[in-house]
Amino acid sequence: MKSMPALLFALAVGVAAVPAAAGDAVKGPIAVTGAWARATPPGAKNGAAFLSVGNGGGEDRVIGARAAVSDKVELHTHLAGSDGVMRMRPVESIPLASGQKATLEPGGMHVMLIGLKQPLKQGSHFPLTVVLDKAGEVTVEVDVQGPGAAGPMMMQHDPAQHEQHMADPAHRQMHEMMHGK
Ligand SMILES: [Cu+2]
Repeated sequence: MKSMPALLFALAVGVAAVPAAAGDAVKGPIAVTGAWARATPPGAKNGAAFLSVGNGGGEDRVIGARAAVSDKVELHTHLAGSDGVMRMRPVESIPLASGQKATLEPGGMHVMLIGLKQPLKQGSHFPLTVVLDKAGEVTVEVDVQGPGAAGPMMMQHDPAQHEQHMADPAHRQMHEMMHGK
């Protein structure tokens, strides 16, 4: 093994380990901001996390996410089916053009936490790693807000969209169908 790559690797790890404000993290051109999740009731199998990913560099894409709080973590979006009903669908990646910001929010894209090991408690936080194709991994602390929270940018949310997301039985049913849990 050559010494220089090892040194560079050590430096990179050191930079990545610098603590950031809760909910925000920056790595190179990528800024993950406003990470939050809704508290889940006892026994809930799934949860969702929301955040924004800003890209100040060249074209990239979010290719996945990881968290220790659940068995599986998937990228999801909401799409209208042929019956006009919005349903969650897994997506393989979220494209991020140069200078673009992707916003994951209730009623739209989200990080799905499938098979929660314990309820997400309001006021707690947990680490979530966002994986990018080119920029690599960015780990952010996710703030757990109240069960009816609309997120840090509440004023920008369409109340109808919020209502729809709160129709939880459908949300849950979809997952039980998709994942057999
Ligand atoms: Cu979902």
